[in-house]
Amino acid sequence: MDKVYTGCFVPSDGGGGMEINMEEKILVTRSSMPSMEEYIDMIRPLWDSHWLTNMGELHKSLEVKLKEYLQVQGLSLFVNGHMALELAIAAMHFPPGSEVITTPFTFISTTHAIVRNGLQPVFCDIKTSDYTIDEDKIEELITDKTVAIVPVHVYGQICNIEQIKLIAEKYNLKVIYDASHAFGEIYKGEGVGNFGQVSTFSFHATKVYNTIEGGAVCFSNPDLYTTLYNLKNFGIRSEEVVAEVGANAKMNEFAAAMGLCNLKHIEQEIAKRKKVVEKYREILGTVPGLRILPEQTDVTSNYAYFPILIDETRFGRTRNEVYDLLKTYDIYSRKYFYPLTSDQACFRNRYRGLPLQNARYISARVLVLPLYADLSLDDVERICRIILEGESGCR
Ligand code: T4K
Repeated sequence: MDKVYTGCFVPSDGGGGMEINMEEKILVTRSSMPSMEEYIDMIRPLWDSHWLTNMGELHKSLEVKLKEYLQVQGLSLFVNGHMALELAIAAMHFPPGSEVITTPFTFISTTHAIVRNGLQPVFCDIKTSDYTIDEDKIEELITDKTVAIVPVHVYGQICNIEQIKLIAEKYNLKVIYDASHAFGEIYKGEGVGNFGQVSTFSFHATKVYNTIEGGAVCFSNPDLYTTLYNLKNFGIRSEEVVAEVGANAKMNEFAAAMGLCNLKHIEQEIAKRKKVVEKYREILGTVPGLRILPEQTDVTSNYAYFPILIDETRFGRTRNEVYDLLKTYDIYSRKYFYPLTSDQACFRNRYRGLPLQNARYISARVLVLPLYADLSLDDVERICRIILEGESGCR
């Protein structure tokens, strides 16, 4: 049987699989967690109530608190970010076979959410300035079958919200933002979840803010609360009435408890991430052949990811060489997002011929460096030294 890569094995050891000693290795990220005592205090009441899921007290409380923190008008919790996005699209009731313009430079979830709704993804190129969908190339892809745009605030880089809104209004399209990477970001004074018909977030263990697994859909139309509730709870209206066809995509109480605990520390976590990013910027910011995304104006960043773009002709080493080099020091960067989702094997060459020039250029050269709140600045310096000095970098 083929080995299944779970993320707990080093994949580069010739297929043998070596168990990771979490204490020695530096992985691309590390889940933020509250103290065990804090979490236990939060889940203790569950042993009295025996109410573990189906919109329990902790779920209700988290929904209220997140709505406040994210500064949005409406919010619905989900079992994970993928189901939040997939069911947010389902809530729009698009005719099967309709076209949805989206980016190929994202995690596969974005594309799967479109395809699993019976819709056709139409891939638009991205900008080299911030790696988000190129708003100037959207209009030429619109046909009479186009119903929506699904842009992604990739790495927490905010898309050109104003321009996308204008295009959507002109052609009567819905906008569904995949804001999985943009938790807590503020754009021009507004919570980033306020844009488009809906914006969806991921609270996966690898994200700035986690509920172990979890996600949310944010919206301003209050009717969407009931629509989404039905979609995530089998369409059950009452004990004897199932009004719609729905899935099971509810967040459970243990996940909500983790979310309530992590929310108490989120500001400190983001502040620590900021320090890590500042150190990376200080050391790598002016190196010829390395490109670091500039901070976006008008955005309060959450410091979710630290991608560098490696131009091998000027830097002297390819992205893959830097990735492999770091690995020899037990440092695990990631090629988020390579390959493009449009090129993935599951689509059987259907979209392979698309030009997507910028997306291909970036996807072949980008490397996401380790970033988490407790990554020490000494480790950041060591990672940078290895990147800059190669084999002579310190051990
Ligand atoms: N849209 C976008 C744009 C997304 O990026 C994502 C998810 C989604 C939608 C869907 O949201 P979710 O349904 O996942 O909520 C990871 C995450 O699983 C995924 O959530 C994330 N995007 C994607 C970018 O990254 P992998 O396969 O790279 O994860 P994995 O298991 O290799 O973990 C990466 C590192 O994180 C590990 O080396 C160590 C650390 N880690 C991992 C886990 C699982 C922890 O510290 N704790 C953990 O529990 O996909």
